[in-house]
Amino acid sequence: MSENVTTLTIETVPAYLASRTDLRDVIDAGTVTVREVGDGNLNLVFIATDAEGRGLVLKQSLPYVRMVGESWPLSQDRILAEARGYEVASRHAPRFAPRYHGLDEPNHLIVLEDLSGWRVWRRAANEGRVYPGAGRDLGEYVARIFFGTSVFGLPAVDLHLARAASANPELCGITEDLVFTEPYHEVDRNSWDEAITDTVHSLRSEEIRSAAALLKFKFVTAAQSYVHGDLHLGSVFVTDAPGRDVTAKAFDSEFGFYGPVAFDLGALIGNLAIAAVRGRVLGRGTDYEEHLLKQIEEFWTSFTATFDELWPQRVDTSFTDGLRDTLIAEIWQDAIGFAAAKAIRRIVGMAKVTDIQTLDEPRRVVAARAVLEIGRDWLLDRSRLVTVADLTGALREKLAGLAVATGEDAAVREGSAA
Ligand code: SR1
Ligand code: MG
Repeated sequence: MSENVTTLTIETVPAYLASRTDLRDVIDAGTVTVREVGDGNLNLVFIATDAEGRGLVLKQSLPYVRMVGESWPLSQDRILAEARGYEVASRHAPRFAPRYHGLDEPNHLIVLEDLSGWRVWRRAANEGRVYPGAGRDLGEYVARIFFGTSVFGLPAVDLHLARAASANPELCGITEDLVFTEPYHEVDRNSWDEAITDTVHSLRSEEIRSAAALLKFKFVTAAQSYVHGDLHLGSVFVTDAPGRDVTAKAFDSEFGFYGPVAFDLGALIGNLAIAAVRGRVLGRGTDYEEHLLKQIEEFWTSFTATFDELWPQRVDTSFTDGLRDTLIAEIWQDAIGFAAAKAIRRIVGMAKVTDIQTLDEPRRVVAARAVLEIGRDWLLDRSRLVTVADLTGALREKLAGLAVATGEDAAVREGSAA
């Protein structure tokens, strides 16, 4: 960081907050205690709590990728992309994101509502917890932002300007490499359990590389609306508190840009599929799996229902109802493809997920292979999955066919298959 930038530490956060007179009414800087909670791949994250229990989150971008270190430099301007994400959410879907307290651009820092009482969905799902309503909320979140930031909610001239102002090439480049390219090629950053090498290599066929390449083309070129860009279970807070207004809120929008809405839809679907596979190999039972499948279904149906509700307000009525139907069908097909790519990358590529990584080796092998097979099927045969029930039906069937591996059973099966 340059000399003028305050790199926050637990010790310096109170003084920083004291200097932010604009936050005087939301927190008492004189009494705060501070924790560093950043466990993501990229940034520093602090939670400051005052004597009255009022909290704020401070998130600061580092000049490199945190999970790798200084050998992978990364522009701190990514905080601008994240700030844009919260601005967009505040405008179009405020119930489904933490309250945003603004950007400190010179210090590459944003301040947000503290949702400490909430859980990161991935961590909670890893424990087998269920959050009815989470899929429904996120479907509404994606639809409202899609409509509001697309040519349906904005005059075309404003859309062109918003796109130009929201370019996020460095972070998009990470996605292009890690999601669409590297899992399908021999690359040093890839890794997997040796027992699934045959399945990993099966993803290098011309057919699959072409399917992934088409998705990459769409990701790079289809600037339809503002998209979150990294809407996996680790980017969602959930709560089951009684009397809550909503169950899920999306955060961590630094990968945000103007892209295909199906990318956000696919990200969540692919990650829910991974969570369901984890549930199966841990023997959590069909009720738990059905909960996750229901989140996929409600995510999609809430997305389309919200979009339909907003449709009469479109600013350009030359977009006909027929166009709406064609578009939704195309978005669905693309969402399945993106779901596949997002699931596969978490098994083969850099930046894996704890759903799979925290399993013991026998279960990990069974689960990782299953996720790759699900991804492969979705990539190649998605035209057969016309409705969301087709997709959850296929997933249910795949889960049912998966043995619930006990350590020893799985070891034997892997041995005999080799
Ligand atoms: C180097 S960043 C690795 C991954 O972390 C984020 O969550 C994104 O998914 C990115 O691909
Ligand atoms: Mg993140």
